[in-house]
Amino acid sequence: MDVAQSFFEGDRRALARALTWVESGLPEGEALLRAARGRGRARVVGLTGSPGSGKSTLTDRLIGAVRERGQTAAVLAVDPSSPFTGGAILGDRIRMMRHHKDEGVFIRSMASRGSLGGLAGATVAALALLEAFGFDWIFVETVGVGQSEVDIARVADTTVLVLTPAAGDAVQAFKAGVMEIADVIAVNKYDLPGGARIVQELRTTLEFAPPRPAGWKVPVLTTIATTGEGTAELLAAIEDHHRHLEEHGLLEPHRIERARFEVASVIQQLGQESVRESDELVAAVATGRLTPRQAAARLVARALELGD
Ligand SMILES: Nc1nc2c(ncn2[C@@H]2O[C@H](COP(=O)(O)OP(=O)(O)O)[C@@H](O)[C@H]2O)c(=O)[nH]1
Ligand SMILES: [Mg+2]
Repeated sequence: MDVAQSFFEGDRRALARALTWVESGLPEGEALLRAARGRGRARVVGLTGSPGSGKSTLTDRLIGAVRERGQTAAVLAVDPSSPFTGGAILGDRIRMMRHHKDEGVFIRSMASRGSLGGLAGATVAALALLEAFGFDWIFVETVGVGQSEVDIARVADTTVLVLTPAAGDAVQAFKAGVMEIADVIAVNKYDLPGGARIVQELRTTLEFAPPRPAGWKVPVLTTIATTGEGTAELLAAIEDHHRHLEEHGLLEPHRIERARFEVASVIQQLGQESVRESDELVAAVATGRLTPRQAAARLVARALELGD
């Protein structure tokens, strides 16, 4: 089949194929990606938070809510730990399985292998494809460890931080600097004890937080993803934030930032790959014949020649 043509005709198998191309860095993917750029008007929502905080269950609820209005949704579940773990991702797929047969929902898991940690450039490329395919909403779920939270904020229009009443959850988020990148905070598992206290603490802390772009006030909401309680309010808050971005001309800079992230990922990957394969030049640095900068310049130049 002509994948590109089928893709633009809305064939989901073509989308799946194209995503695989992009994920494995195949040249066919590059061409399609170029054609796909700038199409679509998806809202990109990042969900981040510790493993087990309920991101997948919450995403499932959000999908249900947008589907009720007849809007379509795609989910990218990113596992930054390893391409081989699969465990968490399998759980995610099962949790969202009730949407399995729904033509308006597309779920894809990706390992963020190859990147220096965090969200891989391939993920951002996948976003571009999903957007061009015409989904109204794209939810990106990342296991929130370290760099991935910060990365997600750079690519998502709205970043939702999912916390729980569990002791230490919010403290962890503070330490990791995640609090600063959250546009909306959901205290999930509000059926468990300690919820009201953590909400109070978060609201107090946010009062003293540095101001956000164009005066956005980060809302703290409560959800019980297992029953669906709070889903409508969470979706409303996400839409409020999107409207805020729109009104203040902040959406376009996000898209540019997304592209910047992609370019940076390519540079990183090129650098890592070529340095691994170049014993000679690296040895020249060890013996002082070349400076690291000289060796790096040669490596990158060579990699670029091969790449184009
Ligand atoms: N009690 C309770 N359990 C929840 C809630 N939301 C999710 N869970 C459970 O928490 C576990 C982890 O949820 P999951 O969505 O996989 O978390 P993720 O790792 O952040 O994606 C699952 O067993 C869910 O059923 C909630 O609001 N209350
Ligand atoms: Mg999950």
